[in-house]
Amino acid sequence: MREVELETGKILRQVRLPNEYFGEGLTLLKGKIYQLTWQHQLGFIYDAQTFENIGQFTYSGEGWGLTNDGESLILSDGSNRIRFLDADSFHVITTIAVYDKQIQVREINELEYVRGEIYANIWHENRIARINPQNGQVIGWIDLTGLNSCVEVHDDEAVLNGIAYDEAHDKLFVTGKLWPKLFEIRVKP
Ligand SMILES: [Ca+2]
Repeated sequence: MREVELETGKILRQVRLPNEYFGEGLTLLKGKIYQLTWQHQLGFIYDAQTFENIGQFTYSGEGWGLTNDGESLILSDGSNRIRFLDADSFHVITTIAVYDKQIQVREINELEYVRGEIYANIWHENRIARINPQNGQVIGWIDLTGLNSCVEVHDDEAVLNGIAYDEAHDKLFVTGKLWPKLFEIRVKP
């Protein structure tokens, strides 16, 4: 986990996971940062001020993406299902199944809660789904085709994977796996 200076990419602080863990989604909620691991069913908790590891939690299945709606943790696992977890007990509060009309949207990856919707990367696709958190229905798609040609990383796994929303300034950022660049985007209505 890194804190980087937005304008320059300079690393200000970082915390390494032990080598056996493959780090996945993370989210900041009420002063704590929660981080998933891919297949260990184990998450880590850090103090957002100090980056100190202050605890851990468990969940079932794989960990892919993580975000929050200000109350609950919201977790994806590579299926079309998204779970809402209580941020203290880590019990599942509710689960939604994501559909675009009648079609299941599988391999939901990195998540971001943006203005009352869940934005989600679909693994190996150049588009972001906008999902209704109440019922899992896709409201629309953000097509980012062409963005990967701006980064010139030639690797099959260098896919779109990373969405961050700065609520205070209403700014939306995207990046990809192995990408050396981060983009601020504005979504057309
Ligand atoms: Ca995110």
